[in-house]
Amino acid sequence: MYDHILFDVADSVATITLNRPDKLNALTTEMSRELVYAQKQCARESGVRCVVLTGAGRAFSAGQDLQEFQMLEGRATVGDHLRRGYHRVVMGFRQLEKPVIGKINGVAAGAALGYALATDLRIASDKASFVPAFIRIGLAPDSGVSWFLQQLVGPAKAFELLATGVRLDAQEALRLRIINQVVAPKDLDSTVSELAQRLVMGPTRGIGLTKSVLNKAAGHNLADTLEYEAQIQDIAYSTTDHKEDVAAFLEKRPPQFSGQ
Ligand code: LHQ
Repeated sequence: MYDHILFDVADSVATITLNRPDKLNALTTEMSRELVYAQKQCARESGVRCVVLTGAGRAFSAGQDLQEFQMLEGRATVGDHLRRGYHRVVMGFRQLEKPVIGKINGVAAGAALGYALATDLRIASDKASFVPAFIRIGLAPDSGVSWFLQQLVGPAKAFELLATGVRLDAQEALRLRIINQVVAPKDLDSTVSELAQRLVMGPTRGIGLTKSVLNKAAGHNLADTLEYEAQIQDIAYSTTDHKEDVAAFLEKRPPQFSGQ
């Protein structure tokens, strides 16, 4: 079913691996299709309570496969190529009401930087780097990179990064708050797996609703956000995990979250 990605579910964690290591996991049309399919599978399966996105081999991903893109020329506009593939993947990660960890094992360039930034928590190996590569080939940012970077680092720094296409190492990305944590390459698997297990044990619906509120707040004023928070809180209040947490608190015992 999957040719350009790997999809695996273990211990309630779905791991999606961009899997074209000989091409630095450069992104293809087929890969976008498979990513959307995998995201739907993650959304559908209640047994999946956390998602990890990573790359096979030494790269996270080098962004759009430039060889494939040359072959696509004349068949669709660049805008349509983005709308049909990249937009769906980016929105898919943002709208998935489950936590998504970006396990950034190596370079993340161009549109793949957008995929990395669309995750909720980013843990990087100190071998990882971040390249807003668009300008290096004379293009403007796409795949949400302009939006995410501006949110994370502010407009002046976002412009500097995007207009120069500079390659940021993991420590600099951490300093700029583009990522959450940097670890030695040998510790990447265990760090991500411990974090994923902590999230899996949590109230998954509440975590998903938290993500919805943050998504909404990013594009709205305080009054609209207050109203949205109130609506979401009605939903969170009705979850089994909320009731369990209150009961556990009153009974002075650890909560057992079902994710519902
Ligand atoms: C690649 C690629 C690649 C194919 C390395 N494609 N083969 C959306 C829609 C429409 C239009 C276009 O764009 C977009 C959004 C985007 O993503 S734009 C940005 C596209 N990506 C790039 O421009 C990045 C190009 N790659 C690089 O700058 C470097 O390869 C990076 C910085 C990613 C990694 O550098 P190194 O670690 O030094 O690796 P390398 O350059 O030696 O690459 C290794 C191999 O991978 C090499 O092939 P070879 O056969 O010589 O071993 C590269 O040709 C291939 N490769 N990126 N995007």
